[in-house]
Amino acid sequence: MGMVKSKQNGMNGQAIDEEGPHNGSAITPSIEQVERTDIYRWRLRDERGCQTWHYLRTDQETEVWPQSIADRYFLGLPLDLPDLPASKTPIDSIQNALSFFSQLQLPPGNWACEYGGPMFLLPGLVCAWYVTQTPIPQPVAIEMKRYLFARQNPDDGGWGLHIEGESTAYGTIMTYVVLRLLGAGEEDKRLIKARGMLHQLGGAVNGPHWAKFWLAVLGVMEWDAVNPVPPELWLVPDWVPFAPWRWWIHMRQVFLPMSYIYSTKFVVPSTPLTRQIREELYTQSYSSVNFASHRNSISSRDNYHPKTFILTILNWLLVYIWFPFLRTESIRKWAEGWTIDLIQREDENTDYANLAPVNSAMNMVACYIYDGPDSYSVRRHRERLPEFLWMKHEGMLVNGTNGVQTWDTSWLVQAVVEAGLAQDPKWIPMLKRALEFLEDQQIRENCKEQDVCYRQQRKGAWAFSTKLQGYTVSDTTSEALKAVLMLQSLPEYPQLVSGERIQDAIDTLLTMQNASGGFASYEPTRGSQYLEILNAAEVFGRIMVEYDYPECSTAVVTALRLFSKYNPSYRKADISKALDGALKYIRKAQRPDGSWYGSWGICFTYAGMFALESLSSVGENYTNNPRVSKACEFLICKQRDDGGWGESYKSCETGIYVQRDSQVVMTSWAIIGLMAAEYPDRRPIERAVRLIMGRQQKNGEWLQEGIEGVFNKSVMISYPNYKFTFTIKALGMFAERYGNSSML
Ligand code: LAN
Repeated sequence: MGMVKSKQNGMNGQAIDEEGPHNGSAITPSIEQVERTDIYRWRLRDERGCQTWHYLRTDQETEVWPQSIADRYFLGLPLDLPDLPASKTPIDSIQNALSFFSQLQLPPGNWACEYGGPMFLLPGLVCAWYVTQTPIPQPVAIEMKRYLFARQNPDDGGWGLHIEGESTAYGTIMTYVVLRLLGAGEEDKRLIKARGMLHQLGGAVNGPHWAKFWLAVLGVMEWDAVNPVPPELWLVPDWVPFAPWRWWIHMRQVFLPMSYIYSTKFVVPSTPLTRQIREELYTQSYSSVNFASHRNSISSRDNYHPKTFILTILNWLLVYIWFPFLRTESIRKWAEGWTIDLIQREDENTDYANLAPVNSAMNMVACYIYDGPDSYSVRRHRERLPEFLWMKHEGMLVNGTNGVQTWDTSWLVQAVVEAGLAQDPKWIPMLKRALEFLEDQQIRENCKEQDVCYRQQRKGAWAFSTKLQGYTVSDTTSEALKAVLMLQSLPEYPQLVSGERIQDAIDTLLTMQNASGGFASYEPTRGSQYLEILNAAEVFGRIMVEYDYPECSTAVVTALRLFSKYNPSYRKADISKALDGALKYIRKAQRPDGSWYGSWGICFTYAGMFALESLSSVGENYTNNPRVSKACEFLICKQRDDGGWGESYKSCETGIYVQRDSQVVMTSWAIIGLMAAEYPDRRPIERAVRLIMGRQQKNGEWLQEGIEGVFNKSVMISYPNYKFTFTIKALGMFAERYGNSSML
């Protein structure tokens, strides 16, 4: 099955790049004899936010399409930018940062970056390509292997759930298998080591549910070992408390194609390669494994959320009673039919871009099974999947979404406005382009038959990445709206987004509030948190339903307040009620020690910043409010000796603040919160500002430090642009509050 195209392009695989430090992250194990492409031939194309990486084959092509500064930066190549005048004041530092960061703005006006971290995304894509006989271009295969080897744990040979995590069965099994599919040999020393680790973890039978699912599809595990994913759940009436439409959107959109594929028990035809892999994944020969006895086996390293007793019983009933005795052929057909209908709606609503890479890869396989290998749907998925790929100095990875376009662009705009530089002629063209991008990306229509496919109202909203993906997120809509309002209120900027379109955004935001007053991510919460009982994925926490988040709630609070400033009459009573509710929730979510737990950034510094901004927006500050002073004291007591803040991802897993070395991003979050709260002693804030400024490079950039983001409590994800957006915002707020005096 000619998976990896044979060498036909004259690519020499020689190492000629000098790996720059900009994108380097905390752990970069040294690697020997790595096959690589010519890094100078890679280019990023961005068409209205649709980002794809291209490998140019000929010298002529490279001349016609030269590498941009942004390309070179993303690839970790030297930029040869001149040293800027040394900054003394916070505004000097921001000017330098903008001189640098403005050069990374892409033609449509947005910013981009690597959005990696989770290690289970890339395997999904490769499995889908393998199953659907999609040829993987050789440069992609080479660079994916390079990335995966670069991320191999040098001590034990395994891979984790995310790039900074310890090796797990999930990470190790899936990475091992895809390395083999990508052409890495069984006798490769690195794979021998990985196999050792895999066997130490008990072999593939100890993988979590999502690993077993893919292994079964690939035919290197039997379906008997996979816990049930019954599509008939989609048939239960909507009023049933556990009906899937009530689940968190990522869970139900993954469950959807998974349940279809599970029901068909599809297995890709075996090949010599898959037959060989079968013999590599287990601690005994494949034929001697009793797969049915391993449905519930799982390595302790992966068992972050152990299956509940109730779920185990339900699985037993499904396996031993429902499927063999009760499920009729007509029920199966009905369930599969409705499931495929919903899959097609998701594909159509997003033109096959899909919610995120996990469901996208699975939808492609479902289309392959249902529509056949040469169908339009499979071809369109084949065209779209590469939008998740990202190329960096370590090789090629898969991003968490099809980009960070709207999110990061909105933050940059706000940071510059807060620094008082939006009217500086130097930055007007950059911000105008950002505004044009945001205008272009606003979602203008609801989904077709949104109720049938359980979609949230979205007219007027913004999606985290692009309008094409098209899922409103409460905070992305809010941050983008704020960015638009801030710029459009200045005479230098055109009114690109009309008043009516802004009201559409407000209308949609107001549909997203929970009864608690808080805001969740994509939708209001639709089901009870008892649904966590049905969390079958083992490796993640808090995934089954939406929850209220201080981050999302704050974004909405600040957006609604800003909107009311410009338009005090529109839906005045609704807005004021929404604000009261959101603030009530934020106050209630504070922990007894004064902190807030962050769900999307690491962790207490992130949520603390948001919560304090919310409270400050209604005038609650350190001196007039004990809640705020307690929150400040919490942050202050976590400040490190060097003046910075540094929080380990362990905070997210354990719910307890865990220190690590100071990070510019977390330092910025902490002082933004303190400044919003009007913390009375400026000395700790000054020390933090010095740390941030002191770490700025001569060309204006900050170097990548530890990982910044998180989801589902256990998975970390990189937000590399935060080292620009939040530093600029923090320094800008400082200059605005305390004056732009010399700090260094
Ligand atoms: C994201 C990225 C952005 C993030 C914020 C806007 C920062 C947040 O405030 C709300 C939630 C949201 C939109 C979010 C949700 C979950 C995502 C999409 C991700 C963390 C990026 C990747 C992740 C997704 C679930 C990855 C696929 C994994 C599965 C377990 C399905």
